[in-house]
Amino acid sequence: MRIFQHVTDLGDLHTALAEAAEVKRDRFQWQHLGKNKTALLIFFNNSLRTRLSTQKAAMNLGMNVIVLDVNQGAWKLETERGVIMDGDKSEHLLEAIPVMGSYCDIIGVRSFARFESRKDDYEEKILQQFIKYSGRPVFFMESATVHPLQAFADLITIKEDWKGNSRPKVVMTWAPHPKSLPQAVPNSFAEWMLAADVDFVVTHPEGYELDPQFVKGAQVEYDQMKAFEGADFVYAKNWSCPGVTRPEDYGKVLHDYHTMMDWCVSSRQMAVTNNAGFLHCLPVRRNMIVTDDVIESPRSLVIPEAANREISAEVVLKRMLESL
Ligand code: AN0
Ligand code: CP
Repeated sequence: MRIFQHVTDLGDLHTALAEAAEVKRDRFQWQHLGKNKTALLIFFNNSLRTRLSTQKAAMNLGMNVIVLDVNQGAWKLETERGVIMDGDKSEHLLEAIPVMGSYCDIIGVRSFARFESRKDDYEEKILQQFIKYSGRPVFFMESATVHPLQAFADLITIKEDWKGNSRPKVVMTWAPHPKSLPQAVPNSFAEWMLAADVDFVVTHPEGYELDPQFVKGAQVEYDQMKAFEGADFVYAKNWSCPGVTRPEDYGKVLHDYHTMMDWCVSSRQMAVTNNAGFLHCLPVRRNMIVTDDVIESPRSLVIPEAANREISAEVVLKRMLESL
């Protein structure tokens, strides 16, 4: 594997899930694969889980790990080609990327949506440059539009929890948040659920329609209570306006969140589900996205979900090491 961005990069999903189970059974059985190999993890944005779980996964595989927080101690990077660099940016991404590539065997990059240009974000302008100029396999640790390590961990968690014989009903719900958040997590979750053996429903207020490249084929239900009926899993997440119908609204919070608080996931909505498991990628703002009692309930899966980030990262790194 040279790139990990989309669900299709994993090939057959059943095989990938079986591999995840095998990693979980003994996560240290491939230590030889990573010997004298270096993973470089580059963060343009904050992280707790991605940073720790990916480092842990690389160490499980016997790799060396270097982590760089670009905004803490590195030179400020220019990302636009052609600008006269007379401002506060000392180095260009076009030199920085091949230099970083020269110190490692595999690169992971976190670079969130910037909300300056929908086109730049949705074309993955930053990550595409890493793919083009690093000379290394690149895995996405949440880019402008996707968070595949998260979605893979989410699917592993759902598979582990699901005890039924038929396909579970999985509902992804928008929930209120005071700030503009990217669409990477819901985009990837939708992409992965549509590829998995589940019935997938998305619910959100009008105006938050996700990009068809990720949700094409999903059932959209604007009535949240109706969407929750009989759900086996509830996946909550806020996202800002994807700008599908009104590009000028891209990245905006469309309504004062005080007026949207009935979208916060509480026992009221969970009561109409099939004792649904509750998922959120974390970090989560309690009593905005989900109430204390729901996130603390026995059906809250957020901690095992976060723990599975180590497993999804290990499968991806293992496959990249195997194809070096
Ligand atoms: C980020 C987001 O919503 O994309 C990261 C989630 C994993 N969340 C925040 O910035 C709070
Ligand atoms: N879920 C997730 O990616 O968390 P971090 O932002 O803390 O890495």
